Amino acid sequence: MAERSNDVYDVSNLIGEINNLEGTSVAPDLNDIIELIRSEDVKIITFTGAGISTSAGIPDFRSENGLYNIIKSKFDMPNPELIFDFDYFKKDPKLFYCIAKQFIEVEYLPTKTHCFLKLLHNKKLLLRNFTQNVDGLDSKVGLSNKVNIECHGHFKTGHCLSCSKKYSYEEMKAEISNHDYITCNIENCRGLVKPDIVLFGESLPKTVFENLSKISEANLIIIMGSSLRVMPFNQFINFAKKETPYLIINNEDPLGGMALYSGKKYLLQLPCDEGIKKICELLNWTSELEEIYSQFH
Ligand code: CNA
Repeated sequence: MAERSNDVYDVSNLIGEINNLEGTSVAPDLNDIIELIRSEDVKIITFTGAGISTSAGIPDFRSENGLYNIIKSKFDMPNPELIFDFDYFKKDPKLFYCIAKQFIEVEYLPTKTHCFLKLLHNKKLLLRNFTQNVDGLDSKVGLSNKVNIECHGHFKTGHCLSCSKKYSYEEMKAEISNHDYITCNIENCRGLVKPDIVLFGESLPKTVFENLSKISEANLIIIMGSSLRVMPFNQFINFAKKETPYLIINNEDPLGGMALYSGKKYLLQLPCDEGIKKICELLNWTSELEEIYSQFH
């Protein structure tokens, strides 16, 4: 079940039995990571969040220009996360659909960071990408369903909450252009239709749990564009072996200087696309990255 965590970030949820966090260094020197990516047996797991899609024009949740602040001011709502709560959605779906409309109607394009994921995938270095994003850009860039685990679902399909009738993306797009929210078109049903994204209070898709064991096979974890505030996603990283190094690419340190576990922490505190450009330069992958990017832009 996806849960809101409190605004105060409680890192103890993530660290299990690890208690000596103070000494874990944040190393600005990326050479170790570059060497590891170059090595023959590298196996990478990525964890991604809304920050990898902001450069595509999609606001995240918690940044200054993010959805939470937009909702607070637009709808005068002190608890903007309510809009993404399943019980609230069932009572009043209009506000959710005001926000969801843009995910259904606007054709967003993959960013350099999505292209980097595709590059890792092409090179068979990516074991799995666990994403919190619902924008579908990781699959649009070409990650296979096997590799790309959409932990919070997607807008590609929807279902009626009453009779379970499935709706395609095209059907939802047509409906939402004329209505405040989508209802089932079966005469005797008229139930509420919800895109197949996971709202707060709903279970995560089965495929997430089927793939968690892969995380312990990784010898490099890369976390990009997430505040790591949403449970249980933020706890999945705990499935990594405790010696596995992890690289965080984010415009702030989501851990506030703390560590996730005893593996070495590398923080590249930059916009994701900038961090990716830097890594690709060091790996001599720039032209391959640009080639993928040019397929979309
Ligand atoms: P969040 O809590 O909003 O955190 C985003 C993080 O990324 C923050 O630490 C930001 O500082 C950082 N950030 C923002 N832009 C950039 C950038 N260009 N470069 C580097 N860092 C950046 O979002 P999370 O993903 O952590 O939270 C999970 C929620 C957000 C999930 O339930 C998602 O479904 C939900 N969400 C998804 C989308 C999407 O699909 N694109 C958009 C908005 C919200």
